[in-house]
Amino acid sequence: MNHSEVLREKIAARQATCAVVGLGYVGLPLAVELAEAGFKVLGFDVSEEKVAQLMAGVSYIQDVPTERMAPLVEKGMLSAFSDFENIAQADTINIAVPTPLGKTRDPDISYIVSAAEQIARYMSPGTLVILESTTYPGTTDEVILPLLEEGGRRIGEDFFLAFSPERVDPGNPTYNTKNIPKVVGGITPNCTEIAAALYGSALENVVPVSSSRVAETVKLLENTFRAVNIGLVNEIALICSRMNINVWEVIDAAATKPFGFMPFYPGPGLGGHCIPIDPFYLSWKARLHGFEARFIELAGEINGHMPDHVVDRCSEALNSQRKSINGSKVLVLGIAYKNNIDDYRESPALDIIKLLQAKGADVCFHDNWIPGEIPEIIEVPRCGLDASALEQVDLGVVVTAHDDVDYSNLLKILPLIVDTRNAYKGIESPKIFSL
Ligand code: SAJ
Repeated sequence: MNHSEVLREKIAARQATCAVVGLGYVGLPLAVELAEAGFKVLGFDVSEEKVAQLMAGVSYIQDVPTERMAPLVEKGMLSAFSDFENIAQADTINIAVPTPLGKTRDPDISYIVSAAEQIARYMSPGTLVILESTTYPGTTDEVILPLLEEGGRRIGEDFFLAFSPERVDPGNPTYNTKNIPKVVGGITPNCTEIAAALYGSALENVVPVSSSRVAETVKLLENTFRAVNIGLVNEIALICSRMNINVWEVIDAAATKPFGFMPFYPGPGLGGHCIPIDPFYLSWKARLHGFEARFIELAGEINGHMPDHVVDRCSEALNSQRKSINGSKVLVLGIAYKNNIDDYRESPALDIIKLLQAKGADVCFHDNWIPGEIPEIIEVPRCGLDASALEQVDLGVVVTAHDDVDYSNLLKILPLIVDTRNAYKGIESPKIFSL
């Protein structure tokens, strides 16, 4: 039997050993799904802390309960390593490492390359490698494939390679790794089929496509779609603000249209590690092909401008009481990049705080979802929400509207509020300045 047949049989019989490189919010849930499907799973992460926590049976990912993971570790179905030698035991390897933007906002695929180099060094013949990290079209076939072909390995015979976009939405109560349809595209049809067989053995719905480039582009379309539509609705909000029209009411009424419309909502800017970043992977690659992706760049400009607009609204609100930002005490409500999560990566709240400080404001913040110190704003104090703590506050700005805050009580206590999230939906007050 050739490697392809051997691997298909191992997958069908759940005899394959599956490796997952990168045990974050994408890799750990996938590792648990594969282990629960009956595969022996080896996790790999550069973080010794993550490896130690997993081996102790303690989950550090919100969407993976410890009580679900611990038994898998105890039974030896799931284990973790920080060195790569053991990857030689794997029949399949999923790569789920970060793909940030570099300092010059160019794609930084160094984590992917580093993982691929380690895999090329240790992987055994007949191994299936699947890249899941969001990246520009062409990464799998232009960058990963040559690395794995080193030493004369033949694609589709000595090893198999595919791309499958991660669609994990942390904290989503409805959709999870198991039930979100899984798009997958290989370098060769054989690669696609084997990768689809692996996912089909652990996940509910697999969507094979004709190539790794199609699969890479699917993800970028999904998230560029969001970024551009958020940019559009932010621009509509800026227009409505000048015309004194409540943009939230406009959107809610437009959303009654049962077809041909999908509501997006204006906000203080774009946070998270997907939406503000993924579109620039596509526009960067398009530029290499001589094409300027204007929608992506324009949406980036509009979304990137929203923190400045929020600070302008703070200035207008304070001016209405003959105050200025300079010298005022401003409370920033919500640091996380969206409601009811504990992640503040790329959060516009950080930009808003810096802009307020640059204009002379004395800033404090409140966010129970993010305990402890926040290095990026280490000098900014936390503020309680009781009357005594708020006594000196001149203005509160709702940047992320977590559910655990009593906004009506805040309205009684604070002299002014800038509401960037429609937290005061349907409530009229001269104290409230909307986005
Ligand atoms: N945002 C708006 N207006 C909106 C929607 C979002 O301003 O109408 C802002 C959010 O406040 C946040 C940023 O955009 O700062 C991103 O929000 P998001 O809802 O897109 O959430 P993310 O970043 O967690 O995006 C993830 C993505 N998942 C993956 O990439 C696997 C995205 O594809 C999902 O569609 C999204 O979750 C989701 O639907 O929740």
